[in-house]
Amino acid sequence: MTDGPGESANRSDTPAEDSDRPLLESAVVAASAGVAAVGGSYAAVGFTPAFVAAPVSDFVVASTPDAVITWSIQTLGNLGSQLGFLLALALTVGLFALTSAVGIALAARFEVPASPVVAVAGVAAALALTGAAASTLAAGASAGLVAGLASVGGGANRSDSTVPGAPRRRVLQALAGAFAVGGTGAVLGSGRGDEIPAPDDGSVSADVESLLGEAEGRSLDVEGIEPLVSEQFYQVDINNVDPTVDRENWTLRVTGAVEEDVEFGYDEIAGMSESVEHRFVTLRCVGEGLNGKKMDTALWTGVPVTDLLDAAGIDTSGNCCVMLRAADDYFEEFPLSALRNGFLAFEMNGRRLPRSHGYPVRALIPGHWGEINVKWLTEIEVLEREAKGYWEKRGWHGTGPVNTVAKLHAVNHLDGGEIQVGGHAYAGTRGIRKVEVSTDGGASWSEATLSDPLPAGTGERGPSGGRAESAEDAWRQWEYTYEAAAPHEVVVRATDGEGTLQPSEESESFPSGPTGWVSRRVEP
Ligand SMILES: Nc1nc2c(c(=O)[nH]1)N[C@H]1C(S)=C(S)[C@@H](COP(=O)(O)O)O[C@H]1N2
Ligand SMILES: [Mo]
Repeated sequence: MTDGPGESANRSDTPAEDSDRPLLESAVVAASAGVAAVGGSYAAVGFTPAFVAAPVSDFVVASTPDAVITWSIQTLGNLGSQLGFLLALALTVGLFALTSAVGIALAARFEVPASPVVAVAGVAAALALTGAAASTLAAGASAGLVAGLASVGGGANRSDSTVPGAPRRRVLQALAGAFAVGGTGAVLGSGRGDEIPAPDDGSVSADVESLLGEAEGRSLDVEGIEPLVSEQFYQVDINNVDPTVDRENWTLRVTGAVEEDVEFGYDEIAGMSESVEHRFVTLRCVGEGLNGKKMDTALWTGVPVTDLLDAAGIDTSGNCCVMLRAADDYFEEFPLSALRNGFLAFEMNGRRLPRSHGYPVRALIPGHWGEINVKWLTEIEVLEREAKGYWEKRGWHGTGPVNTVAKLHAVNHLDGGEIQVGGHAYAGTRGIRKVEVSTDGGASWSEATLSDPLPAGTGERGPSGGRAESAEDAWRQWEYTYEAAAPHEVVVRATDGEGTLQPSEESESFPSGPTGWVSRRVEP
């Protein structure tokens, strides 16, 4: 495969030239078996922690220096983690190619068929990576299968270079096998992992339906921006492969500075019928670019954290903070006061929480950066003294309230020749008072049209205790239409509900979130 273009003529099946090929031939067969092993595992378990590449990916992330990760988050965004995963995938294929090569060599040495030896070697390697039976067996069997395919008609386990054409046929058979198993795996595996049974799926409550309807009705008609309830909700995780949590065996523990540890099951939480509410909440990642797209809104169903703590008689008074822990070994620390306004969500837009967003239960902490909205939540540890969370150990300061932002995501040239600009504005629980647009680089400003605020959730209380007027922690859309004859600079800025204009000074996302006014050059 690495032959230069001019060398292809040498690929003729001249028997004399095959004598130095056994090594290359075995290497290709081993690599094919490696691809097949990974494909087989994927076919069996999909993109779950049982996939053989998942622990390798965790290893890659864990061994990447923090400075590189921070740089990658800021400059590469999602591409960084995608590249990291590709690297992990390549390493995993390499690992299985290596064990297959050892298997082929051993088989040749002892003159036994290669297929079972390669299969056993594959099983051993897979077992070292994941304890999952289906994944392990599929990886081993697939590697063995390809090694077997390669030996059919090709002189069994030995590299039979005396049979003209045999080595080439073996190589082709191995490659075809890798292609077939890898391809089948890709197809079979892509649907797996999200098939956790959820008996309550399918029916959306009338409350949810009406709230989603209101959100749709209040969304501005601007081409190129997300409606008030996002169609594509961003996702940010420390690991490339999300945990698969079994809801029946899942528990949420409250530990630390409490009289006694308390444990809740899923049904206990979802079954708090007096407390279950639907709330619109926006999340924004501290690591995103100023005009990035890691900011989205959903209608979440869950219970207020205080209801749960109070019902269980858990006294948290007098403590400073909490550490939330999760099934993916993520942990974040923040003030107890923030948790007291928090929400434990188990549905998103009327459907059970997707695995990617924290199934079965995640925390939503109003007004704070996304990172403390812990997914796959397993433990609330009450702390008497401050500690550092996952990202704070890496230099970030992302546990506080979000910065105010107005994004500029749409520039539309309308039929009548006018220009329409639009986007979203968000300031956490401070709310958005106004968005202003400048079409002359900041010299003069006009007020943009804002979407009506999203409605309050079913249980959201206002300052005076009665039902709130609008969602406490949700974004708004803005839109501005104007005429222009020459190229110009559009600048956008928001003022929060407390009357504070967002700072114009630009800062990058590290360590405490981006700031500044978004600007963009627009051609008429
Ligand atoms: N368990 C866990 N929770 C997590 C994370 C994580 O990696 N693991 N990432 C956090 C970050 S940095 C953000 S911005 C939000 C993103 O939530 P989303 O993926 O549902 O959009 O989840 C937070 N909660
Ligand atoms: Mo984040």
